[in-house]
Amino acid sequence: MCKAIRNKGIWKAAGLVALASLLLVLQTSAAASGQTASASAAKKCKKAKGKAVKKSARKHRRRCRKSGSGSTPGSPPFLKGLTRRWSDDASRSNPVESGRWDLYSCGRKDGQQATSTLVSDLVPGRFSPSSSGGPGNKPYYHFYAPSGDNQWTSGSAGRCELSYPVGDPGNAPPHAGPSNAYMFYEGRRAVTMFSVRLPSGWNVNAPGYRVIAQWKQNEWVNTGGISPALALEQRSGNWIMTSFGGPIVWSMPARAGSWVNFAFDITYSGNASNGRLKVYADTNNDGVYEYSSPTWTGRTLFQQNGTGVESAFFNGLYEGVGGDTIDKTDMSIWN
Ligand SMILES: [Ca+2]
Repeated sequence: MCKAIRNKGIWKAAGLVALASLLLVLQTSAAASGQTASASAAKKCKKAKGKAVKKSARKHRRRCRKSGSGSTPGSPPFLKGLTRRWSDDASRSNPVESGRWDLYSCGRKDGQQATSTLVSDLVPGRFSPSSSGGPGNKPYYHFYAPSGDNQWTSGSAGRCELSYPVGDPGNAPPHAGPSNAYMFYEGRRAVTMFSVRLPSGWNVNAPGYRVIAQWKQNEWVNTGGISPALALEQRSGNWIMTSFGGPIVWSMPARAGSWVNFAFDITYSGNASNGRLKVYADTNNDGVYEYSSPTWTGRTLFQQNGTGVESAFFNGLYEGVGGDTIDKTDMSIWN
């Protein structure tokens, strides 16, 4: 069964190459026009600052800061010198088919506990893109992970995630992940950003594990199925970052019902002396990241044969006791 699905994936991949080329052209021109807009916004900022009228300058400054999701002035300081390498602004109703991700890991209509490459395979309501209602009324994705939609974890677990194929253990070509993946490998530094909203009915104090995002080792390498090198979780009142499913290496209080923008500045290494994690948060969704954590030093990749096994970014919801929904948007990776 797995083999059949994988072969099907190869044919699909051929079609995706053509689609990806088209998307690349579109993205490049979109990026170019974005840069032009940012450049002109930057000019306006400069002008505003030069003016003697303080009130006006303040107004302009706020506007500039808010527009800052690019690498031009107005960006959060932690993006200085970095370029956006991958992004998904939740504007597509089929992010896998349109080449932003490789797999849906959500409940399937046919009841199989398997991943999908077509949104039409999924039970309606498991993965629901919304064209408005996100931060600034922009699009967002709604994930629903009821108990029993567990894919790989038996029992009461629930899962609905966007992810990448993890391949055949033992056959990992270096830095050559699936076509749409951005791989985190030994020595690489990258900032992963996304916006998340816990719905108002979400119990932030529940003690069980609820994984919000994963920086998960590529299982082309046989890791023995261990927990992700890094995972953002929510439990017992806090947002937490766990290391290989175990020690909590970072935490801050969590609140349900409103959008939070996160940025995770991570240096990837299987060597505990070289891995780094620093978390930034804009908890009131005003575009200003008012929170920054201390830098944690430790292992940020699974280590094997003296080096770090590459990781990829998984985003959605995976929890021990299923039944929750979650909203996500504005996912991006910079380096
Ligand atoms: Ca803020």
